[in-house]
Amino acid sequence: LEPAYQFMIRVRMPGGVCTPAQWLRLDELARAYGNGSLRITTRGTLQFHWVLKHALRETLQGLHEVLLDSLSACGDDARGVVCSVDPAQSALHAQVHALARRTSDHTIPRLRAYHEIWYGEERIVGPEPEEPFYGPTYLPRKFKIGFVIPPCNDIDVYAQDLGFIAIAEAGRLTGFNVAIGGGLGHTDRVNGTWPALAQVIGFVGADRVLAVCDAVMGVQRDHGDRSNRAHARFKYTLHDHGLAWIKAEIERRLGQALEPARPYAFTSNGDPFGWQQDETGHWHATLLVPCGRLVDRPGTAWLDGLRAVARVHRGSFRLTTNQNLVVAGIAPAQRPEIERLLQEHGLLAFEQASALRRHAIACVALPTCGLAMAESERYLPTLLARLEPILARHGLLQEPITLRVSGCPNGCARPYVGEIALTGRAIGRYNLYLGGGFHGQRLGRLYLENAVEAAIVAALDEMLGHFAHDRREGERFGDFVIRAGYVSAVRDGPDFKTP
Ligand code: SRM
Ligand code: SF4
Repeated sequence: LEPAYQFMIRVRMPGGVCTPAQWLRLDELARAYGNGSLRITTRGTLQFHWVLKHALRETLQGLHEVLLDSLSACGDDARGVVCSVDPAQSALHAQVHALARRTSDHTIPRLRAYHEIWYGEERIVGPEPEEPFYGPTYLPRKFKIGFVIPPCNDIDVYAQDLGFIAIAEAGRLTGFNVAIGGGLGHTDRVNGTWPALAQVIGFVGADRVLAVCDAVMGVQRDHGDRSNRAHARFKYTLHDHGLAWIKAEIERRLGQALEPARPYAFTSNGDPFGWQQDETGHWHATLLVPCGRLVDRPGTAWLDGLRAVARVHRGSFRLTTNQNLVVAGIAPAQRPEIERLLQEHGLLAFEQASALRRHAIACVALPTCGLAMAESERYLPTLLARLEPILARHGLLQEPITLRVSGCPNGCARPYVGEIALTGRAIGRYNLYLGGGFHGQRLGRLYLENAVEAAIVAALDEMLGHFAHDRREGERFGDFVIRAGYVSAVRDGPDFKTP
């Protein structure tokens, strides 16, 4: 008798967009084979948890029937490609999202092994096929690509190995600034591992995006460290060889020099909750999904509610990299019906949420993540309930502050770019980081190590009070804690470990 092995399945959904028909299938599969929930991830896709081994094939074939797969969602290859949701600029979003989709299709492995294993595809007799880009040994480590549409840095472009920052003129996409070398994982107390922010190296036209992917991934494939997995991400290749060398190597492979980067500005990395109307008159409803967990609970029926919406909706669903969801492209005549369904299922409760709650994300952690050292998704509601009375006392309930919680230092909730961040050290113990940039432009610094909740909450209470009293006009909490001397600003990846 074999133990009941259970698995997580991560769907490949470039840019987080799916149709209502796809949604209905995802919902059906989650109810049939998973744990009765779907989980929106910090890379804007869905995960099924607790799928038993005997149900893997049915689940993957079910996805295949609606043109979804889990190809390259894990492994040493180009992972799920993310894209801003940007409900306000739908024409621009459509152009950038189409490129994100093409990029994902271009960068996934070509071999048919996945199709043979999961769909029962027959292998054609002949010589052993070769993986054209990845070769026999793939990349040294995972590689992450993202497309962002300023002014909202929702995808945290500086956390990507390769980021494309959309540059538009009069609503038309002209091209992208290219940012390279971001990545957040590190190991506590191990020097030589650090989170790093991507650096902007120049501008390319939109027609060169796939060529840039080949060039940058090619540099990492050929020059990344294959002897030490803790040093194998592209950020270390960049550090070891130097930015100038890496940029020259990318340009050599690309066959052209990058143009100078064009001006752009970010103002936040949060989601624009509520109703937005785009230039075509269509409506978009951005909903706050606590920790991205779509499950039916008393008063808030995410699965039932979104299934009811999907049955009548003619637009799309967009999943955000802040673990939220946009019911996108609603024709004006349909808005009342969809709004009624959202209301009836309790999905508009975010309208009362504090600004901190709207800017909080947590990774999965326990009980499914084998690397978790502490609770995260299941702890965030408790932490918010502790912090909200403090914010109310200091008059900060409507102050946007980014809060990120991860159950270990790997940083799946992108904690090191949060203004306040906790990373798990042991059950009930966390490192507290402070001073990340409000729109993801600066890494935070360790403030308390291996601390219990009481110490963390007491420290934040004091700092938030100080902030409410002494902040300058428009000053963000992450900037204030640096000016007030609680932590010093982190200059770059290696400086993150400076005590
Ligand atoms: Fe992650 C590993 C969950 C986004 C950095 N991550 C894992 C695994 C698969 C654990 C494992 O390897 O056994 C987690 C599965 C937990 C579970 O039970 O579902 C896991 N990561 C997640 C998700 C689901 C977190 C979430 O709550 O949403 C996110 C899935 C994204 C997706 O759809 O593809 C997720 N992971 C991230 C991000 C954020 C991002 O990409 O924007 C990061 C930091 C950025 C980066 O990669 O540098 C991240 N995950 C890691 C790392 C550390 C990588 C490193 O360079 O050190 C690991 C561990 C590893 O790779 O060895 C990891
Ligand atoms: Fe698991 Fe750590 Fe990622 Fe959280 S940060 S999902 S605990 S690997």
